Amino acid sequence: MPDTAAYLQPAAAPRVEYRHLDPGAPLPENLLAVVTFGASGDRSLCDPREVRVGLTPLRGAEFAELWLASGRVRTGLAGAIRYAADADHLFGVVELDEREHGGIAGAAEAAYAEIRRFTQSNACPHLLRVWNHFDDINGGKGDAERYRLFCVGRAAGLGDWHRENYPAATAIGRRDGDSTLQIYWLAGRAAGVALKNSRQVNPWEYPRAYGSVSPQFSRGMLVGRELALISGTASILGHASQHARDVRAQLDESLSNLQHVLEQAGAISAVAAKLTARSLLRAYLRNADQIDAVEQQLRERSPAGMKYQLLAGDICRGDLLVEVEGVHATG
Ligand code: 3EB
Repeated sequence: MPDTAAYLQPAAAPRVEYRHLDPGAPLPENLLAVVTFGASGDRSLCDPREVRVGLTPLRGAEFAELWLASGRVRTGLAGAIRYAADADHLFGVVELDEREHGGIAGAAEAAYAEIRRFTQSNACPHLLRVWNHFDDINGGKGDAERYRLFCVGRAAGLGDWHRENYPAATAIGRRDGDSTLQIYWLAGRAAGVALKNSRQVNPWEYPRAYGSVSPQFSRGMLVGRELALISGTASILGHASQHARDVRAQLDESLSNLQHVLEQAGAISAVAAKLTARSLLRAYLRNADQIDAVEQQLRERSPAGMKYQLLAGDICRGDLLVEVEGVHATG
């Protein structure tokens, strides 16, 4: 069980919404970040709090993901990092060109080293949730697969920071031929409580077969008592991928894994131990032509009215077809 001190504190949590934003309308003043998906050429970014990821939306294209602060927001730049923060939380973004760092491993190491330096020296020194996106994640063979090289670089950049209290994370590949490694994250003044999934081996304890350096993330993170951020969750039991070539069975297993993490969150906090109409779910799908099956099954397994967004994106193991992640707050 995690240490109880952190989650009993009634720490303020940011509010997360999937919402349609009118282009040209002013952004909310208390905005920490707005994340949208689609080709980067669709829209030029006017505000440093905007994050645009080149994954194609298949359903829920109208939604932007808004991170809203509880207090006054200040924005800033620190080296390659741009950020927005209130007193309790900071949302940061770094985008590095792999070509300037000798490839994906070098870019990941540089990015995480910079995130570490920056984060450890500001008022929100704890990583809570991180998203990683880069092109061609399954390119390369064996230990030279680009996802594995990313893991090598991430580990080098993190060093011993966050050891076994890793942030929740997502790592999903784009297919846009753009050499930018994009990382965006939420950090907190208070540490989060890392969530585990007893159906799955901890990522940092995966066996050697999955790469020379294990992935460093937690299955989810509890932010205060009222917000659970669930990592990208796939069809993995123990350490092994399940249900090869069967997207429905993989989605079913992924949702069972996500449900299991929610049960752990529910047991130690005020969030519900299952998906509610207030939960937000995002799924990444390797083969866009499987969208109808995925959407139908997602609707069968989730409460009516729950907002979700389905994107085309590559999952970090070549045999995984789908991955789900969630934001889960009390009403
Ligand atoms: C897995 O469970 C699936 O390397 O940051 C999911 C979420 C996955 C995050 C990461 C990888 C990452 O291993 C892949």
